[in-house]
Amino acid sequence: MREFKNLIYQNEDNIGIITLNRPKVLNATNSELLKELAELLDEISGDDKVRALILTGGEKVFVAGGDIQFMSQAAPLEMEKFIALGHKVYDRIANFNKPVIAAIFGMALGGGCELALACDIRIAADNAKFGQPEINLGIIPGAGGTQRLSRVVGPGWANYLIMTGRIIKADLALKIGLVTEILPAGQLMTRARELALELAAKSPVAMRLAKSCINNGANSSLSSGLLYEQKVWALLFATEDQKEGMNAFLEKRKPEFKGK
Ligand code: CO8
Repeated sequence: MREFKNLIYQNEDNIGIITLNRPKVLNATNSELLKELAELLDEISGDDKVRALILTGGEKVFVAGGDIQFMSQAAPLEMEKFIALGHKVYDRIANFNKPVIAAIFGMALGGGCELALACDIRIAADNAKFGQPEINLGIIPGAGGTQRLSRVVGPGWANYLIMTGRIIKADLALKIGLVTEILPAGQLMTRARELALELAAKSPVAMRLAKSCINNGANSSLSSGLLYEQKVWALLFATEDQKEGMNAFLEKRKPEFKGK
């Protein structure tokens, strides 16, 4: 795997850890970082040994948003390309073929909060802060924030965050369901690894299809989402993992899922 300028990738046991790495600008996101992330995700998606992914910004900050220096000078057509790339990468994460956990230290603002929202599970350090401050820059959230935020926390809190641009602390983020757990900063990565290993031990096929049903449901009517779920559920009976899971239960042992 090649070296990246804005990312660090580690592979341990069955989990992958991506660390965003533009510390001088608090991981502010530019096109180069997004392109590298797309490339890395492509490589990881084909690696069957990796069964769960952690995305973090390191121990100081998650992401302080899109790169304002870059955006401030850009022409509209350049911004159209940039935001399309952002959507492509964030959608890739949301629809990734492995579960993705965001481990958030420090600020997750603007495009950073949106990046966390594209992940499946968000856990945060007690120093984490969240916000969609774009309104204060004369713009709006553009990397999915107007859509994913309200789906996660409901329109009431999404309106509040997007309209005021206020930054909230981890405890409020937990209260509104933006994150599922808060830990002391020193324990966050240990917990993220623990959670990733827990997910990595499940059936990769069932994991992928559960995610597919949830994502499909967010874009469809209840009846078509339910129909999709039924079909996918039945399809799982064609897998070895279903047989292994049920046999292991009956034989009172731990299942060993192979992703087949
Ligand atoms: N873009 C570029 N540079 C940034 C950004 C940013 N978003 N945030 C911080 N930096 C830079 C600062 O300019 C500073 O650089 P320098 O040392 O050269 O002056 C360095 O990072 C450190 O920042 P601060 O000195 O400001 O650090 P503080 O600890 O005092 O403050 C804050 C931290 C509160 C995070 C503050 O930096 C801040 O408010 N940043 C901007 C937050 C913001 O408005 N984010 C939203 C941006 S708009 C957006 O995200 C839409 C993009 C959608 C597409 C995303 C990609 C798909």
